[in-house]
Amino acid sequence: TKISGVELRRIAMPLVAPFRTSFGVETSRDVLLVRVVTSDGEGWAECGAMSEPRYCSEYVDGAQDVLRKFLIPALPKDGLDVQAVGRILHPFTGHNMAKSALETAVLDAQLRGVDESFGSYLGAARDRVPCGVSVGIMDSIPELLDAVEAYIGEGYVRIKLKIEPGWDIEPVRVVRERFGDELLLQVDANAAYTLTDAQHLTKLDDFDLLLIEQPLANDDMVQHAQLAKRLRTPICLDESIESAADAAAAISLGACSIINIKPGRVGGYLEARRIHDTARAHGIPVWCGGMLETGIGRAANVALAALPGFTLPGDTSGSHRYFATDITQPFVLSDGHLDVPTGPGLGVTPLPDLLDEVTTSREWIAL
Ligand code: OSB
Ligand code: MG
Repeated sequence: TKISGVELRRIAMPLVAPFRTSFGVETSRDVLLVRVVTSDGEGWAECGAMSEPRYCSEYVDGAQDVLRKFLIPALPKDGLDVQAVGRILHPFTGHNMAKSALETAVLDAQLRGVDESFGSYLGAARDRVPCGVSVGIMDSIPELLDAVEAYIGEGYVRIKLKIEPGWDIEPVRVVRERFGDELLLQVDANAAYTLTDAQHLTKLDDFDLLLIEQPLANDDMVQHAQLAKRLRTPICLDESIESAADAAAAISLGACSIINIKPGRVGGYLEARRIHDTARAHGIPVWCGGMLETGIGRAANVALAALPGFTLPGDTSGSHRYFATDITQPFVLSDGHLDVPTGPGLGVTPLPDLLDEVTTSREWIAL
C-alpha cells in the first residue's frame, strides 16, 4: 500500500443545544477530519480536539498544525501498517488527539482494503452497545429535570450530570428524587475540585452514584488516591489517563476504580485497547467516553465500546443528541442501544453533499 497524501478538512457543526461543563460552553463543534489516500483506497477519521485548550492542552488549530508539520511528513510513502504508526509518531511528545486521528484514518483505509470492520479488528464481543448521555450544566433545576426526562424518554440507559462547585449536590439530589433509585446516575466534574473539597464531595455518597468522574486536576494522581479513601462513590478517571502506563499507575495507586477510555486522549484505538486489557486484567471496569463526535468518530467509538471489558454504558449517544444533521448516516438509538457498524473499516463514510455543506476549509498534504 502506498500513501499519496492526507487531506485535512475542517467542518463547522452547530450543536442542537449549548453544552456547558466546568471548563466552558460549546455551541458549535469545529471539527478536524483526516482523510488518508492510499493506492488501495481511502480512510477517514475525526480529531477530538476542541476549539480551545480547556479540556486538555490540545486544540483544533494546533492539532492541524502538528499533523501538517510533523506527524504526516513522518509517515513512510510505502508499506505502512497501522501497527507501525504509533512507533513512528512516538518521538513527537504529546498531541495524542492529532496522533489518534492519523492512526485511525490509516486503520480505516487498511481495514477497508481487507474488508474487515473496526469491531472485528478490535475484538468486539457484542453487536450493540448500551448508551448513556452526558447532560451539561443548566441555568436552572427545572431545565435540568426537563432535559433528563427527555433523554430517559428517548431510551438512554444511564445519565451523567456535569457538575462544578455550586452545581453539584442539589442537581444530583433532585434528579435522584424525581427519577428514582433505579436510574443509573453518575457525575463528571472535569477537574473542577481540589482535595480541600473532600468533605463537601462526601455528600454525594448519599445518592448511590455509579461513579464520580475526574473530580480533581489532571495531574493529581496521588490526590485522587487520597480522595478515594474518603468517598464511598467510586472514582473514575478521564483527563488523568493518557496511556496504558497511566492506567497501570492509577490502578496500582488506588487513584481510580473505573476508567473512562477516550481513544483521542490516549493516542488512538490501539492504545485504547491496551488500556482496556490492562484494566480488565485488574478487574477494573471501563467505559467509552466521547468528545461530541460526528458519525465518523462515533462509529469507531461504538466498535470500541463493544469490547468485553466495557461493562458500563458509555457516552456513545445518538447523532441527534448533538447535531440536527450528522455528516454520516445518523446513529439512532434503538431500545437504548446503538448497533456496532458491520461494514468494512468504520462502516460509515461522510455523505458528500452533507460534508460539503459544512466544510470550512480543506488542505492537502502530499507525502
Ligand atoms: O469530560 O467526558 C467529558 C465532552 C467534551 C469534552 C469532555 C467531555 C465531554 C462529555 C460528552 O462529557 C461526551 C459525549 O457525549 O461525547
Ligand atoms: Mg469526562
